[in-house]
Amino acid sequence: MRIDIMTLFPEMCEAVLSESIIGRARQNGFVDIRCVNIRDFTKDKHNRVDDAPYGGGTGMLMQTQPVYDCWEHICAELGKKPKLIYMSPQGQVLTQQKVKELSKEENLILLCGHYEGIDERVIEEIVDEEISIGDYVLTGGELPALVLADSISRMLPGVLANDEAFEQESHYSSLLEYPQYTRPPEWHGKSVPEVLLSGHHKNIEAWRREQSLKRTFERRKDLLDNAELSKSDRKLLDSLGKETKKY
Ligand code: 4FV
Repeated sequence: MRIDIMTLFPEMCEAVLSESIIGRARQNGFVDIRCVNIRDFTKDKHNRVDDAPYGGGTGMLMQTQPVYDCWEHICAELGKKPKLIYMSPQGQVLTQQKVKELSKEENLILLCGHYEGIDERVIEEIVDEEISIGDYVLTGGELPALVLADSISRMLPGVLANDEAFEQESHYSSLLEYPQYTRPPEWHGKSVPEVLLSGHHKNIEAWRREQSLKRTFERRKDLLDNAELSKSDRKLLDSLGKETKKY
């Protein structure tokens, strides 16, 4: 998969995408992420890319030409027009389901706004989808684009240590993760749950499922609505007082 991030701050994005799991995945060719500087495409003699909003109002707006020409450049290089996603608070809030869906694309372009945003006319012309990472306002679309690039990249074969992590993850899809422990076995008088030291995989599996269901019930009941629940899952949730009949 290739992801092109259109941004005014490519260094900022590179700094994050060159570290750890994603950094290694790029080096090993499991994912190809490019950060393209929109300012490189401005025809403004003062190298400007933004201007004051018509109708007044605070802040500046990114202009059509640099954004459009940057997009055209990437499409010309690829010989096609990949799906372009504009990161904005007006978009649908990102979910793991959407991440899974987008991870099947061969190419994606992520457009980062900055300042007050981007002139609506170029959004109408080149944007296929708007995605938000949450109902709060940031100074730029870079962090949202990095969130999306990270969440998609870790779904790609070879990026995570063992792809098995996925199956596991999908089995737990839409449930909150179970608590985890590592050495030392005792810390501040706190021990590790016995079952995890038992080596009895079936019991460990059952305990982890129970913990995920309990946690999801306590913290995010809304997630249970689209969770795949087995009969024993329902029995446990019923015992927790969550009538599951309607599921
Ligand atoms: C945002 C979000 C976000 C709005 C104006 C960038 C900022 C500024 N993007 N999820 N929340 N964007 O706050 O995606 O240009």
